[in-house]
Amino acid sequence: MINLMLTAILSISTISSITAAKVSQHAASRYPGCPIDYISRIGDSHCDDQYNIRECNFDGGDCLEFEARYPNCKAKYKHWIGDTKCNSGEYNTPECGYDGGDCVEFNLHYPNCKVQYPYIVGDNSCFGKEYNTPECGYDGGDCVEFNKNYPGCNVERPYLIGDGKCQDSPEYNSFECGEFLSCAYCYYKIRLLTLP
Ligand SMILES: [Ca+2]
Ligand SMILES: [Ca+2]
Ligand SMILES: [Ca+2]
Repeated sequence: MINLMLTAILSISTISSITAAKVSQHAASRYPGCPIDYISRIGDSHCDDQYNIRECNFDGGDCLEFEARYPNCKAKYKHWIGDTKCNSGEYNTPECGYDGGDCVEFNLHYPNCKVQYPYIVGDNSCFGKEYNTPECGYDGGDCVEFNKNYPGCNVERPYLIGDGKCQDSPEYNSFECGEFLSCAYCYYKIRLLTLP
């Protein structure tokens, strides 16, 4: 039985390898001179800069479509546009179609939330500072529970609070962040070392 299963698995992997090899051969013959590393990226509707050359038919047409749709979009990594993750800055602009639509919902919910990585807002992991603000819906709701437990504690990495390790920073070792007593030794060490 095990032998049969192994044979079946080997056969499937052999077929997959042969299919992949055929696809690569096909791509190679279709785009001679194109340095193909990731064949699936050519013609996948996302403009990949490394294939945006004549030999690759401008990423199998992806980059021609991109240029036609967003002629004034100067974002660095074009394949980030329309990848479902909202990217900030030069991506979230009218010229780039608000990151190819990725940021439309984000902008609607959090028009005044200016963070570097909008796609971590609402990813179920609480990130502090400028993310944990009313403008950003307290990290899209991720920090609501944390704020209940530690009101007034707005550190950059809330997930370090209560992880059993003492952070060498008075900001974390504070009453507000609940680490003061458990980190008493650490706290005093910091204070003693920083005394004038
Ligand atoms: Ca592509
Ligand atoms: Ca994106
Ligand atoms: Ca988050």
